[in-house]
Amino acid sequence: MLTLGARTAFAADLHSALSQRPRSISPKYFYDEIGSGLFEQICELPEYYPTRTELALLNRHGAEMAECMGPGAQLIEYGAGALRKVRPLLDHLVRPQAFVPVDISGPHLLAACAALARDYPHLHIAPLVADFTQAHELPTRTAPGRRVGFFPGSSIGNFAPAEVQSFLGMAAQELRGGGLLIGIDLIKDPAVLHAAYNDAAGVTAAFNLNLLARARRELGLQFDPEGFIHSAFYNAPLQRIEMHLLSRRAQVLHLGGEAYEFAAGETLHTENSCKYSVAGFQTVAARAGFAAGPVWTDENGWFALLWLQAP
Ligand code: AVI
Repeated sequence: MLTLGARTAFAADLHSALSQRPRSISPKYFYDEIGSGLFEQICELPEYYPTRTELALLNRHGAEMAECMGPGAQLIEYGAGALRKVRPLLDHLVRPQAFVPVDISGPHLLAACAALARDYPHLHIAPLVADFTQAHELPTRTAPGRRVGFFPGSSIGNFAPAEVQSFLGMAAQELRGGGLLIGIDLIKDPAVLHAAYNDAAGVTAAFNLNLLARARRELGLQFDPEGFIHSAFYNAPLQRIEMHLLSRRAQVLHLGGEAYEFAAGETLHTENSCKYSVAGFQTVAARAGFAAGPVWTDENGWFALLWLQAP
């Protein structure tokens, strides 16, 4: 259930998305209860390789990653979710001072922390319910150089270039003297990418289309659900998958007394999922002061976890 402020922000963002050309909206609006459930299903799809590839890397190399983090570290996970991926690190971390998962969804974060606490009874877990991309105060103090960050899932790929720099700048400050372990999805055969974002079962399509369905449920958006289809393709020059909602015909959407015309073939751009090379991402991170450290990739070279030493 959205608070009044969150609903007002969603309405304002959707009005502005529908008024501009080309039309685009933040992918953060995918993640209501239904959208989050669909994303969990995506992570299990045979075509969607990132989740299982990253998990396999964590399971295989967790000890080396924990060694980079060092003993007595305070571990901060950005956008923590279900807390599945941190476990292989916790299994190897030496005397972690605390684990601070940061996530915007309070109920989910607290439930995930309760489950983690059952399996790691000696770990000090200090959750922070916050949008980690905005200014936030960590609930724990620590000596300089003892904070390390973990940002898995290649969620950085959904950030615009300015958001990437702002996140890395914030992390460089917060983790000063420590480091950041980050998951990135690598540039690869476009056919593999196409399949991952156009799965045969249609779950990604449902995830994308849920954005309009959510706007209907929460904001009273009037539109014909049959009037839009899922469109996802690799934009090679920009090295990103783009997801759009494509209007099948000329139609008019109504939102809060405003009418918005769509021509046939016109789209609402809903997500970019940027793919990086290891060197390309290390260059971006260097602008925020991070020095390149060890890199772990799978045998296909599809996904990478990078250790970045904070300034
Ligand atoms: C959350 N994020 C890393 C996913 C991605 O692959 O960009 C979101 C997603 N969109 C479609 N499928 C998965």
